Amino acid sequence: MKNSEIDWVAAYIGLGSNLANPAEQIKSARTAITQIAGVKELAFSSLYHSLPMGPKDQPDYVNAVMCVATDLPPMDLLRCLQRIENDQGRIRKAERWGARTLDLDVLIYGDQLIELPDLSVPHPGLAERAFVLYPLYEIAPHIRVPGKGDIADLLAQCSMNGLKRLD
Ligand code: 5RU
Ligand code: CA
Ligand code: CA
Ligand code: CA
Repeated sequence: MKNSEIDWVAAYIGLGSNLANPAEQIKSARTAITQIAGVKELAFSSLYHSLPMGPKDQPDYVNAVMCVATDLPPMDLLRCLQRIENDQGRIRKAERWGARTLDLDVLIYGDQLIELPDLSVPHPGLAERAFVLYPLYEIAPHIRVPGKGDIADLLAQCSMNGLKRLD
C-alpha cells in the first residue's frame, strides 16, 4: 500500500434537514457520503434537534457533523456533496435559507482558508451556530478552527438556541 495513506486531509461536513423525515435524511446522507470514492468516515456526531436560525417560518431541523478523511480537492468534495443533496430531493426555491430535505456544508478542510466564488472554508457562519459547534465539539473537542480559534472558546460564546441532542 505504498504511500496510499499520505496526502489525505481531515475535513468536517455539516449535515442539516428539516423536511421529509429529517433524521432519515441525515442517516441516508451519511451512507452516501461514506460511499464517495476518496472519502472515508472518521467520526459522526449524535443527531441534534434544533430550532430554525435565520428565517423562522419553517420546521425545526435535525443537524449533525461528520469528520472524514479525503483525498479529494475541496471543490470536488463540494460537488459530490451537492450531488447527494440533489439525489435526496433538494429543491432550490427563491427564498434564501428556506426549508430543505438536505443541506451539506464543507465546514473545515484541513488547516486551509478557502475563498472561492462557491466555497468559503471554514464555513462563515460556523462560529455563531450552536447546531454546528455542539456536534463538532462532540467529535473534535480539541480542534482549532482555522482563522477562528479553539472550539471550546467558540462554544463558550454561543447560546444553545434550543439545541437538543437526540437519544
Ligand atoms: C442565518 C442564520 C441563516 C443562521 C442561516 C439551518 C443560519 C438553520 C440548519 C438550523 C439555516 C442559514 N437552522 N438555518 N439548522 N440552516 N437549526 O441547518 F444557519 S439557513
Ligand atoms: Ca469511501
Ligand atoms: Ca448550511
Ligand atoms: Ca449549504
